[in-house]
Amino acid sequence: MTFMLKFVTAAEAAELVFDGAICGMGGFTPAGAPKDVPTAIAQKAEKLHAEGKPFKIGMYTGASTGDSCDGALARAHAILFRTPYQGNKDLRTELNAQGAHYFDMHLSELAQDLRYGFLPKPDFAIVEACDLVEKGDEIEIVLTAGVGNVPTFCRLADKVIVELNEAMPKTMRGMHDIYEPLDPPQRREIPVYKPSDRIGRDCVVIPASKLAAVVKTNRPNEVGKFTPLDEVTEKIGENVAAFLEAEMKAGRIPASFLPIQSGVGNVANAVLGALGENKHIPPFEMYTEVIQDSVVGLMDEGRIKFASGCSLTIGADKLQHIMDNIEFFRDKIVLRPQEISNNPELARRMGLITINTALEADIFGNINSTHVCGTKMMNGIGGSGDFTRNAYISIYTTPSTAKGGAISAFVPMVSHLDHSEHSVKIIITEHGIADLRGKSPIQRAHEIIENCVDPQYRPLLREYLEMSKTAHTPHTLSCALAMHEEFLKSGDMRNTKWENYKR
Ligand code: 0RQ
Repeated sequence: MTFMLKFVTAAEAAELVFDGAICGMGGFTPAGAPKDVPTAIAQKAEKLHAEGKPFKIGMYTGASTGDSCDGALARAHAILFRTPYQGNKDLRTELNAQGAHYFDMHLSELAQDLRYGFLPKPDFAIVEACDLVEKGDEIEIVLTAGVGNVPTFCRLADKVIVELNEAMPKTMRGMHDIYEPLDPPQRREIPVYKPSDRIGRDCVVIPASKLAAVVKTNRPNEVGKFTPLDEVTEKIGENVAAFLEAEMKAGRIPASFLPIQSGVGNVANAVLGALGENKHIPPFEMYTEVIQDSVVGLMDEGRIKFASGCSLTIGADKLQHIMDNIEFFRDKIVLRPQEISNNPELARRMGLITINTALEADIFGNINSTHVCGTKMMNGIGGSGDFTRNAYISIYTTPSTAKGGAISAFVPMVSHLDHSEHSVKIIITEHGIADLRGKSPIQRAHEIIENCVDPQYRPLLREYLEMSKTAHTPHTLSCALAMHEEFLKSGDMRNTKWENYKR
């Protein structure tokens, strides 16, 4: 490198960030998210707040980040607004207390909404890199385990701050496929026809003049561990695998299979494990957003042939395993911007089998993925909407109950709507499979109650259906949210008595 990299400490980099600045944070999930600079910004905020001075930043990200970013900034009450997805306990508390404005967005849309001018452009892009290479008056930024919205953040931001993370090997170069589509009316088709197609560059390129600071770090990804499978998640996984096997045998999924998109979390982990174990399902490809731990193991076993994603959200041991065997993995993994990994055009074209998790569903097939009892934000819609609406077949999974049975995941009417009955094809719990295709609302309700609802809630929901016989979607409006009301009142939906709510 011949240019003078502006090496500074994280605190010095944070000094550049002013009150009201809008920052585009790199990465996707904790994978590739900046760590030391956001923590230093949070410390700066705390110091200024102690002096009675205001300091908050607007924050765009890829998805969730690590605790040193979202957690630290939320605890410092330093967030003005935040989008498009989060998953941090302290940030959840902050935004549910109206301490920060959060707008929950489809993950594929943020980059284009910024380019369209729907949202203010970032002042700073703060991104993690494993290498920086000078090429004339440009700098190549080689990203790490998550791409997120980095290409667009870097292009639109006035200044770029890089965390050069020495814990991330430079040999990651080659894993990324960086591509930004043109905007309408110039946009053409995105030329990805199968998960392994590459259409872009292996790095993000910025003018050298934009590079405001480089902070050396040495930090692994802040990726949490999964809780071990339990009986419920294991059974959900088996049911998904059995459903897909049956679809294949019925000729509704080609024998060569179709690419899988799978959400994140414990249920998703169990589903992938079960798909891997079911030898009637041929080795398959993934076109997904998050490549999680179980994918790496299934690649080793030859069960997953290829994975295209936006991030490698895996522990340090798994990343090391990939790096130690890079010749094996190089042609099996590609990391893309979320605008491409979650692109509706591509989901529809490639025929993705999409598997996401519901917080609650209603007996007519509507899904709430985000709001506890309709009011408290859990995480966000994430990529689930990008995929569900455009899937070859969209599947929702959920344990049939939560909180030891006090909450039924199935209610008469969802308390918040993320995915409508028009987009949801299949719902699967530990009890079974509801196939909603080609069914009217009342037929869907019977299918869901008899196959997916926990047996202790079935009589209650059958009674609900009995109360109204006169409509296409038979609701009794005064009772539609009674199970939620009952939970808020007595702490247990099982106490619901319709006569207490019916007017
Ligand atoms: O809380 O741990 O305090 O008991 O919700 O539930 O069963 O552990 O499930 O970790 O897979 O998360 C929908 C939140 C599920 C997640 C959601 C309580 C339950 C527990 C978590 P406790 P589980 P998971 C990928 C694509 C967003 C959309 C999406 C999610 C906690 O999957 O955020 O798929 N999805 N995005 O007890 C009240 C209910 C409840 C409930 C469960 N009905 N009411 N609490 N819980 N059901 C993400 C990206 O795009 C990056």
